[in-house]
This record gives sequence, structure tokens and C-alpha cells, in this order.
Amino acid sequence: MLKRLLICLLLLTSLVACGGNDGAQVPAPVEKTVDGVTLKLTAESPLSQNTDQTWVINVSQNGQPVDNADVYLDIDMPSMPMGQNKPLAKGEGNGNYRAQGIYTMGGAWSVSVFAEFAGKEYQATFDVNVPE
Ligand SMILES: [Cu+2]
Repeated sequence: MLKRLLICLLLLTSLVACGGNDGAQVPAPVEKTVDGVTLKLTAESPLSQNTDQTWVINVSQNGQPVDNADVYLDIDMPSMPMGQNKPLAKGEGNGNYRAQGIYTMGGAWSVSVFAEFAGKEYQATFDVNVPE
């Protein structure tokens, strides 16, 4: 029992020491509703700096999927300008749009989802803490 615990501790320590992505978790989905339009952001990649990230954005209006929107993300750090980082999302049907991008360093990021359709733009911003 104790031996097993020690092995677990050793494994944990080595993961941290390597700074590897092995312990990185895929964040839980987040969503916000603005003027009847719900923007849901689902990350598909473990949250990690300088690693390709894939997101699925779901757009719905009063519970109905919206498939004709222009959707993109704006990824930046509130504490410093990190340069333009605005991946476009590609529609996949059922209100889903897929985008790919990267966090270029660890720390506090904000991910804004933009969806434009029927002449209106909807925005939801989420805080993301990327492990260093
Ligand atoms: Cu930065």
C-alpha cells in the first residue's frame, strides 16, 4: 500500500519535473447566452502552451442550431498584447463550428467567441488559465 503510494508520488513528481503535457486536462465546456443566442465553447485538446488546440463552437438561437454564421475566435492575454490570434471556425452542421489555434505562452488568456449572422454580431468572452 505504502509502496504503491510512493510510486504514484514519484510518477507525479517526474511529470512535473519534465514539464510534459501528460498531466494536461481538457477543459470543461463553457457557454454564454447573449440576446437569445447561446455560444458554447468546447475545447478538444489538453490545455497546454505552444500545443495545437482544437475547439468546437456551438451556436444556437432559442435552442435551434444556427448554421449560417461567420464564426471566429479572438485569443489574447488581458495583461499584455500577444499579437493578432484570430482563428476562423469552419461550419460542420448542427450549429457546430471547428477552429484551431495555439496559446503561445502560459498564463491568463481570454478567448472571445464571435458569431455573426442575420446582420448581427454576438460575442462571448471566457477566461482561460494556461499552465506554465
Ligand atoms: Cu503573454
